[in-house]
Amino acid sequence: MFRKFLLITLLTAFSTSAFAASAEERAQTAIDTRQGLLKVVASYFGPIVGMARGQIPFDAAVIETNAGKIAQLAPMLEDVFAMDTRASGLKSGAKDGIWEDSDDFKAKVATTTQRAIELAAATSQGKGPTMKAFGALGSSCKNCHESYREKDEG
Ligand code: ASC
Repeated sequence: MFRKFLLITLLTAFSTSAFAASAEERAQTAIDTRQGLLKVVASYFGPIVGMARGQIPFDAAVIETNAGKIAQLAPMLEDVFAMDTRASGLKSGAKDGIWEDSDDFKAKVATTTQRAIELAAATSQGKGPTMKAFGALGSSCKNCHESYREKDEG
């Protein structure tokens, strides 16, 4: 009796999980996950943009923390873009080169990670060097978007 209950419970659980998802559902989940990760990265990047524009006061401690978070998140981009979702026909801004030139894509991700580490380190040297390092991080983001994002919005 209990075994049967357990079996039904497990079957119900798996039928609603990614485990039992169709190819299209898995592709959509991968796209949502990619876009979600980039939003999390942007949430740490945004306050530093505000400081660079003078909209909020320069705060080296916040930049050090946020750059450290970006350095942790950026390597995950390689993981979440690993699944080639092109065959699904689902729309996203991801360009073919992500999978066709994957070594270059991974190199660009690695550069971004390195630049985030350098930004965190630069915060101990004052505003000038910090903002210079921030510019370098921003250009690595932009460089990857220009190659691999369909419509570059900045
Ligand atoms: C962001 C975001 C981008 C990059 C880019 C860096 O937060 O949404 O596209 O940073 O502006 O140059």
